[in-house]
Amino acid sequence: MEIYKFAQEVISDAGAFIRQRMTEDFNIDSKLNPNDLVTDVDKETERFLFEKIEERYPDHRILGEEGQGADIEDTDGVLWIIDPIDGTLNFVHQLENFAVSIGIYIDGKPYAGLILDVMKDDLYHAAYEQGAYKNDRPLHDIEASSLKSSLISTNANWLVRDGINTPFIQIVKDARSVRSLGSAALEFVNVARGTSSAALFYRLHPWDFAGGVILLNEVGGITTTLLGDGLRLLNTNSIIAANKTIHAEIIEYFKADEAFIRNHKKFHKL
Ligand code: 2AM
Ligand code: CA
Ligand code: CA
Ligand code: CA
Repeated sequence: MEIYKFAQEVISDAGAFIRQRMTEDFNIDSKLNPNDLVTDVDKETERFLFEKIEERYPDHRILGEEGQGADIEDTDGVLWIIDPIDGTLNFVHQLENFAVSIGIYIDGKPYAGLILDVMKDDLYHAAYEQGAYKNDRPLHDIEASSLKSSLISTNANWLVRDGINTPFIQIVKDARSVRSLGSAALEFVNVARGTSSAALFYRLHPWDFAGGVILLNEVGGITTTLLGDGLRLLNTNSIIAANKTIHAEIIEYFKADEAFIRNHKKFHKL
């Protein structure tokens, strides 16, 4: 439990660092795609977390979006998977609705998941088989729901992408309604809080889901690929994070679509 406690402290400190740093100027660059932005604050926050963790636990390994642990190829030992800012576009455009996300795995097994809503300073955290919390308050088990009576979340980009969008379009038609927040980690939080019944993504990286999977599991939710398969922790995956009832209903839309299955396999190099 010592690592879990330390993780709660270090993620809260990272939130304070970001809130302070945002009051000063920062540079914004684009990555490969002009809409894929990264700021100085993303990089500095990853550095901040790396230095604190490394100082306390020199033998732990750290994989981060902004370059830490890019050579990591196995899940041996204690592995921290970190997204210093999840929702960088929200950070740049809204100055809210972004998170720090941390998933800790020991020999590939879930140990703890932590997601900090930075501007609200709300910390969602869970240790494996110890329950999930919003700050000091326990989160309750989520309820079963059907697609037709549920709010779900997905990103509009997948709805306009030929070759894979047919099942997404039908799901949107059959759901009560659809929301899109723009931070994968906070979309996991919404499912864990029960304010959304399912979150669907065609591609997430390990740092986008590593914390959320553990949090959601502690309130009785489930996370798999859109075809219902287990996640590969060090790879990109398609993701559905949901209550178990709607999960079973939604994956059938994807499993029934041969073009989707073919393109999904190629895209994720399965
Ligand atoms: P980021 O802000 O850490 O980059 C937005 O819909 C969500 O998708 C965010 O969690 C965002 O994480 C992530 N994201 C951003 N660019 C992406 C990309 N090119 N592929 C997959 N996910 C991406
Ligand atoms: Ca990014
Ligand atoms: Ca992310
Ligand atoms: Ca990020």
